[in-house]
Amino acid sequence: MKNQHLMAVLVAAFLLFLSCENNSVQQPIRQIPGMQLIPEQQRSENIGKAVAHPIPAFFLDQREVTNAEFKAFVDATDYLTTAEQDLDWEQIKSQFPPNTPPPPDSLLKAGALVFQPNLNAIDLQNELSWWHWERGANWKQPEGGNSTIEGLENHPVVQISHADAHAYCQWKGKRLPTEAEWEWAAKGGNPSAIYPWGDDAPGSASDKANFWQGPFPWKNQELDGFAKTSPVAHYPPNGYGLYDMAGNVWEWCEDPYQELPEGPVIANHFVIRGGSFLCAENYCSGYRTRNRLAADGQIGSNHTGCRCAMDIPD
Ligand SMILES: [Ca+2]
Ligand SMILES: [Ca+2]
Repeated sequence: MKNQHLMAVLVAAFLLFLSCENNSVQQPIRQIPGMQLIPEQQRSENIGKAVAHPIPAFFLDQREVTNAEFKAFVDATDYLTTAEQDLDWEQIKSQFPPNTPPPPDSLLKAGALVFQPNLNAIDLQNELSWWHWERGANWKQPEGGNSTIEGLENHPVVQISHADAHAYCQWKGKRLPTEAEWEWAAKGGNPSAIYPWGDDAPGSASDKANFWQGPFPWKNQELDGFAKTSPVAHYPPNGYGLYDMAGNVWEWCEDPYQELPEGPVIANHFVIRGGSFLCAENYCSGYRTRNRLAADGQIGSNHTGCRCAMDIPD
């Protein structure tokens, strides 16, 4: 009888142990303020241009990084962005054909790209007809000259290079998302979603994202209320609770840009995703969940920013 009692106690203790083990396995993942948990993507086949492998669950910022957030980073670290530094010909000459003569010093001064509407732009392949190099343009002066981010604290930071975006996310204890993670998250739980907001055509979606309505680059009808950046999270989130996955600003991804599916990697270029306030149906349509663009990692522009990702903590 004594043995039976002992056996019963041992069985009960073992079952309790198993139950505790189970509980530890099923503990919910700790939430992280300002981030959304993006569930794993189990399928291994392509569902878009970039997603080719299963993706473990991860966290992604709900919002694009704002000017106020980037200022806190700079204030804490004295970080100097790429656009605030003069170009060093010795460092960049390998990107040009051999024996290219050095440009005049005036072209190597600190600056970045700024968009200018062009009523005469005929060739939509010639981006130089609406982008120009603005000396003195940087994240604090997004359009150079006397421009400022005063009053734009809650707008996305722009004029940051890939290295700047990388440094910011690292300072936050985070990282940049991979292209595959970004695309998976943009779909918001609907693998066939054409846009982060669903399948409504852009012509009836000016209340869903900040992009360009009307013919680019001649006439911006501003039906969404903004000619340039908008405050982050101004429009409704996608199915995963993420804001501005379509439009407002392009977002740097971790990946070097490679032509897909197995094309060459373009030197010094990285993937940007989601489109910006400059994307229109007659041009890049970057707000489609599958669309991607290559951007020179060392050059800032006033329509590119970032958001950060994070692995699930152990
Ligand atoms: Ca707009
Ligand atoms: Ca965006």
